[in-house]
Amino acid sequence: MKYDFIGDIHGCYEELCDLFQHLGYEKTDEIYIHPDGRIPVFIGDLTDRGPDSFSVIKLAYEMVVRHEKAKYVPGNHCDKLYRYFRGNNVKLMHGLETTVAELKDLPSKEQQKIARMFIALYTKAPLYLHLKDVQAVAAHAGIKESYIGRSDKKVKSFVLYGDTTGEFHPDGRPVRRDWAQKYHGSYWIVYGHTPVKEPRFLNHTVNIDTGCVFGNKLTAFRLPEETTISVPSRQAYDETRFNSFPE
Ligand SMILES: [Mn+2]
Repeated sequence: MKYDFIGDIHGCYEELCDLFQHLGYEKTDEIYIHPDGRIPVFIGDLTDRGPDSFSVIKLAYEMVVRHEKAKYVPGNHCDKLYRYFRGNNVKLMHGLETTVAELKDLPSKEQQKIARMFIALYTKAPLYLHLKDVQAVAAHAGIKESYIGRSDKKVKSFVLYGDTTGEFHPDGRPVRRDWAQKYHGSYWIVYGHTPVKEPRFLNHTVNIDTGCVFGNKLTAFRLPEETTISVPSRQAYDETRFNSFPE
C-alpha cells in the first residue's frame, strides 16, 4: 500500500483540499480518492484554532469511518474535544474555544450530528498506527521504539502530548525532550504536534507539522517514496509559534 501522511490540520479545511488536489486525489461527492489507491493517514489535531474545524471533522469521518478510505490517529486536541463532547469539564483554551464557537453557531441537531461523527471517529482510532508494509509508525507526537506494541497510560500520554518533562516555559508551553534525537529504530516514525518551518527529518523520524494554522504550510509525507509535498497556508503568519523546538 502507498500512504500519504497528513500533518496537523487544525481546522484549515481549504488548505487540506488544496493538499489533496496537489497529491493527485480526486473529489467525489463526499470524499477524496486517489486513482492509484493511495491511503491518506491523518496524524491528529484535526480541529481547533483554524477557521473550519467542522468541515475537517466531516471529511475525516466520511473518509475514515464511513468509507474506510483513510486512516486516523488522534492528537491532544482531538482528545480534548472528545472529552468536551462527552460532557467533561474541559477548559476552553488553546484553540478549543474556536471549535466550540463554531459549534454554538449551529442548530442543536447539527451540533449533535457533529458530536456523533467525532466520537465515532475518535473511539474507532488506535493510539498510533503500525503500518508494517511500509515499515512505519504514525503517532501524533511521536513514539519511543520501546513503546511500539504497547497501549498503556504512559504510551497514551507520549503519543498525544510528547515527551514532556512536567515543567513549563514562562509562556505556558510544556518543556519537551527531543525523543527523536535518541531514536535508533529502523521503522519510520511519522509525527507532528510541534510546529516546524520545514519537515524535520532525524534518525528515520519525520515531523510534518509545518504549522499551517500559524500561517506556514500544510505538509504530507509519502511512503514508500519518502518525499514530502506541501501547500501554502491561507492563515496569518505567526513567527513566534516556530521557535519552540528544537530548543
Ligand atoms: Mn498536537
